Amino acid sequence: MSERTYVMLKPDAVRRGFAGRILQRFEDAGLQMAAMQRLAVSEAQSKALYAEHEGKPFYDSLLTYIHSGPVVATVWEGTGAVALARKLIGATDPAQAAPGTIRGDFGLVMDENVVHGSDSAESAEREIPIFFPGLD
Ligand code: IDP
Ligand code: MG
Repeated sequence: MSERTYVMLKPDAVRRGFAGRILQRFEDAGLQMAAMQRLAVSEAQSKALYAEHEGKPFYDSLLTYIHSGPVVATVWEGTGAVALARKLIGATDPAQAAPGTIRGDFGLVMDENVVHGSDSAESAEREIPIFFPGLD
């Protein structure tokens, strides 16, 4: 069944000039781009996106990282989009992520892991309106 997922190119991806190559991977995999915007993430947006991590040791540095520069917020659509995007993205820690995955190829350390992808269809439905409130 066709579904949508929220993918965000984090500040390091934009800063280091990988945005185009990363977007290409989602297109190459057959996903359709449903929305895209370059933006500075607001405090309200980062707190909403990462609500489940509040109180964890890395929470404050995660928010500082996400606010360290512009991101590229995207929505991708297709059959099994959530799982496919997570597969393309790879393991959370770039040091553990397989070669060929986005984090494996472009990432170095957990603190700056290049990209976010929704972890379930339910998460995607929650995350997409945080960044694209008007999206049909
Ligand atoms: P995910 O992005 O692969 O879904 P989550 O466990 O949901 O991973 O964590 C959200 C984000 O928080 C990660 O992408 C990463 O940026 C950051 N993060 C998670 N665990 C750590 C950690 O142990 N140290 C530093 N940052 C972390
Ligand atoms: Mg997650």
